[in-house]
Amino acid sequence: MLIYIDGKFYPKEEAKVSVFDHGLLYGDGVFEGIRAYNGRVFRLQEHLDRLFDSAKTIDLCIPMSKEEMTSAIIETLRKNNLKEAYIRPIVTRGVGDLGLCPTKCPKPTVIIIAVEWGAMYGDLYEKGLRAVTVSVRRNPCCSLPPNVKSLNYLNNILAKIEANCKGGDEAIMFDMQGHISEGSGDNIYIIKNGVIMTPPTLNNLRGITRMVVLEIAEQLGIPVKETHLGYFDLYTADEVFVTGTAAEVAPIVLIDGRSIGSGRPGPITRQLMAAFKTATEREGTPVY
Ligand code: PXG
Repeated sequence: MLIYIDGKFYPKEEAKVSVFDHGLLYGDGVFEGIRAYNGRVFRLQEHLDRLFDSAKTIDLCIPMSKEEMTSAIIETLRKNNLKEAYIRPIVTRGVGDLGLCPTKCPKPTVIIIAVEWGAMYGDLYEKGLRAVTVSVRRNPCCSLPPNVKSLNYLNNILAKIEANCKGGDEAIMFDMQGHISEGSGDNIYIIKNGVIMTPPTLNNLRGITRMVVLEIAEQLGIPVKETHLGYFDLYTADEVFVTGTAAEVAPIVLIDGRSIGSGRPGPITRQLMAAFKTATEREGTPVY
């Protein structure tokens, strides 16, 4: 495995950053999670746009253009001979001193890791996931905006720990107002009476998969409503599903011990899963 760091490639064992890197010391940095399917990078431009927007929000200047980042990602996939991959570009504030002030970090660190990747949830795509609502609230947008895909994922990790303790496959987080926000690493949707409903993106990450799934729903003529939702909406939904680059489209069949709809992945969720799979097979920036 060869890993890109600041323009050079290193074997996995030698791919290291300084202990003074503020990405490590403070979680000061941003990242993306991107997939390649069958030798094509899915929605690369959208992921790079989000990476640069995340960086801009935390006032981090990525020391390369989007075109250069594209080339570096493609090169990383080629060097590792990957066709089905999960790609992790990371930009940290770089090496500084033990103070948190970012002005002491002259040069951001750019890392690209790419690994072979298949379906994240295995047989749960057929069976459905068990989710639990958690007490940890999503960061408010006036704090660290959930739109920033930052290296500080403790908010989501705390949610995941709580879900693990409660025996759930995934956590469902609320915002400070009690509106549904998202999963620990995916966006969430309910389906009621044939309408897909999902929270607006002020309190969650603007998922690229979310964008794709909403486009697909429009093409299929399934109505979509972006609206605030509460836990009543979750428990009484006909279908619930989550989406993410890693998770793809995954059905949820149990929430806090209540079965959702029939207790099996529902027909609209299945339709979206199939259409999403087709999209990943057809589109993407070619690597080779
Ligand atoms: N919300 C959050 C908080 C995420 O981290 C998504 C939604 C979905 O966004 P995309 O653009 O991927 O559709 C994410 C992204 C993991 C893991 O191990 C998941 C993400 C990031 C890092 C790790 O499950 N998901």
